[in-house]
Amino acid sequence: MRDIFDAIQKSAKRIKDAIDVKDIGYSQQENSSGETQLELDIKCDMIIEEEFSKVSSINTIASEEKEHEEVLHANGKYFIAYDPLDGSSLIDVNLSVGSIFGIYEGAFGTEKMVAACYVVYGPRVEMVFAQNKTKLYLLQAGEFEFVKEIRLGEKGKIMAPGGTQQNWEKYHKAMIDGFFAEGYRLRYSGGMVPDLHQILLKGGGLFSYPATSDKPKGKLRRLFEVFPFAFVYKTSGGEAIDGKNELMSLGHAHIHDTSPCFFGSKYEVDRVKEVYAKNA
Ligand code: P6P
Repeated sequence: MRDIFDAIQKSAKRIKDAIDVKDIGYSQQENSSGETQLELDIKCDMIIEEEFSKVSSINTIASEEKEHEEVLHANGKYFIAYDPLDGSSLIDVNLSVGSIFGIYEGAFGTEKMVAACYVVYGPRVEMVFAQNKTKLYLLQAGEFEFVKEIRLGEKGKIMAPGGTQQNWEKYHKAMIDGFFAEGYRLRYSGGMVPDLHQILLKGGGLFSYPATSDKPKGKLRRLFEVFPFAFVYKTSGGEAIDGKNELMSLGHAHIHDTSPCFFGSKYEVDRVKEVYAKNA
């Protein structure tokens, strides 16, 4: 696992430099989720593939920017699914973005998740690596330095409600309104990585991207976004569900499958379970 940890660090340093380019143009290609790819998305995907191709323990990779999974080393023991630059369109307005990695043991399709990692490219570059514990690292003078372990509290004060309100189910809107009536603060940038990072570092709350009328299966991708963050939140003492089921218990039929998702502290996620058990 150390070799993967090191390859992610090398990728993150190269991606940070790549983000600092002036003209970030849109390529004419679309990814498998039908999103127009930034040239930067493709460049960051190439950076990660280059670094991972040097790691013999990595058997197969799957990227949000690629249609299919790719075998790197037939004798490798790990499968890694990643989103190379999540929320990349936010760079145009100088908001934070991130890279997300889900690390699995076993052949693709029968894999068991054993670690997860994300990198936040913001005013500072930070990395969170979850295996048995959740650890925070800060990029300083070219190296990622360990900062602290992260634990979520039982209850928080931040609400990050994803999706478009008019497409929410009425019971979902009433639930979110109820949290605001209890004094929760709205913190939503439209970048999954910084939005979930903030809740983790500020002690808790709820990030939600529910099933909506325009996206009945949710928007966020299971392999590349949902499962890695579910692993991080559970390892940090939090909860991660699709409204009823543990996200970590869901499989995936296609590598680009999505899922409704709720990540947060126990108090908030228990409320989601109550509301969804009654209505959904
Ligand atoms: P919406 C970014 O495009 C992304 O995939 C996630 O990073 C983010 O949480 C979500 O979409 C935002 O979606 O519909 O709220 O703009």
